[in-house]
Amino acid sequence: MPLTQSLVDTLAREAGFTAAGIAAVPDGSAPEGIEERRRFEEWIDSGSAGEMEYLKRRNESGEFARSSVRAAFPWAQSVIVCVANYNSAAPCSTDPAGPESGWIARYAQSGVKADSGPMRPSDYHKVLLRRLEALDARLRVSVGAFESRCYVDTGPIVERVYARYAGLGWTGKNTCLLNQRLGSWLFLGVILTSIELPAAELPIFAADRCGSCTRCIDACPTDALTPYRMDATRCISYLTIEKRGAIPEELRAGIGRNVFGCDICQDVCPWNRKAPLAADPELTARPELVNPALEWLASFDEADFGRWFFGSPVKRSRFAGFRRNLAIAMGNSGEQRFREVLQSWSRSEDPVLAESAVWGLKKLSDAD
Ligand code: B12
Ligand code: SF4
Ligand code: SF4
Repeated sequence: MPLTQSLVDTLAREAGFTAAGIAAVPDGSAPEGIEERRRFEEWIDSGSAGEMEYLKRRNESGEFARSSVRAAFPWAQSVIVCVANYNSAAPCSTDPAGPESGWIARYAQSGVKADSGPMRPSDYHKVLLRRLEALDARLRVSVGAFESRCYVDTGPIVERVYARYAGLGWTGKNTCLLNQRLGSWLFLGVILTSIELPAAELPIFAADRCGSCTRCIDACPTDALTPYRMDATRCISYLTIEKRGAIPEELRAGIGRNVFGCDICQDVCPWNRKAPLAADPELTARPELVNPALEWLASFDEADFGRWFFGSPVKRSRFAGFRRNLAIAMGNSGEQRFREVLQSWSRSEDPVLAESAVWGLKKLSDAD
């Protein structure tokens, strides 16, 4: 049976995805298309990737590994892109919330639904990878043997470019993949394959429907966005998850109450207003992680942190980074009762935590 868009979409839904499409890997010297390749290289060269060294890796020919799929996998002919909806009915980060609460990005709130007892954390990387492997195996039954690699985040590929090539949506001004029906609360996973996509199956590109809207750009508290481009070194998601050491002082106030990741530029997007809710038992928001009390999170020792976030993306910030983020959020809260915790952290042996706590105390004094 030939590889078709409808076959992949049907089998991907059976494997637990919300939708899927196939993109052809273009021929020639610019595998990802000249425009995207130029954008990626300009982005890295301008320093916008900050300390995310894995994005800057080059292959033996000196090309960026992430913008040259064919160089890494000469057999690659097509990329199957699968999306999983993680939109939840829980409040958004931009909804009113008390000053005592922090924010953990939706993508890291996920857990596995349980019949009784607390939910177990889940990590979309693992959930999607398992589903991709099931889809990969199922496809072999239908189309025969082929070469393939499954990736969620970690492959040498800019997933959003291929999602757009697969007709699954457009690149929003906030740089997220936006689907007209599903919005942008979507995880992506890809299967690189050696199967050639029949010309009749080439997808229709989704039109850019951002129009004259600039809500995401206007709402970003750290001015990380210009249309279709992000300076990651200013993005709260980068600062609270990827950045090790001290967070630049001039960006700390903008971090607000975000202690892990940031959802603002998606919360304000009009296309997310009517997006369908996910009904995914493995990607359901854990209620205790929605608007969590800063005081509760600050009471965690390293063992509690491990217990609460074992198997969750939150582990990526590490305990030290998480407490640094809490110190900044507590300073931003204006809540004088956080002084006690901040005072104790200001005497910490961890110089980054101590300095962030001193900053938080000063912020509280200024607010008093
Ligand atoms: C590094 C990374 C980050 C970095 C940098 C983000 C960034 N904008 O690049 C940081 C840590 C900041 C980050 C944050 C987030 N991330 Co992230 N991240 C990645 C990762 C690993 C690589 C992205 C990358 O290569 N960036 C490099 C830049 C240059 O690429 P880009 O912005 O996508 O732009 C390219 C194209 O979109 C295109 N392009 C851009 N604009 C335009 C305009 C036009 C007209 C055209 C033609 C093309 C075009 O050209 C660019 C160059 O190739 C991907 C997974 C993967 N392997 O792809 C996940 C990924 C992009 N992240 C994801 C998520 C969920 C998030 C967060 C929502 C998490 C959170 N809540 O905190 C935020 C969203 C912030 C945002 N507004 O993008 C999802 C995005 C899903 C979606 N619907 O888009 C991905 C795909 C992970 C996944 N497997 O699901 N992330
Ligand atoms: S995730 Fe937050 S900080 Fe990053 S670009 Fe979006 S609004 Fe700005
Ligand atoms: S907020 Fe507006 S400009 Fe930004 S991604 Fe959504 S539609 Fe596009």
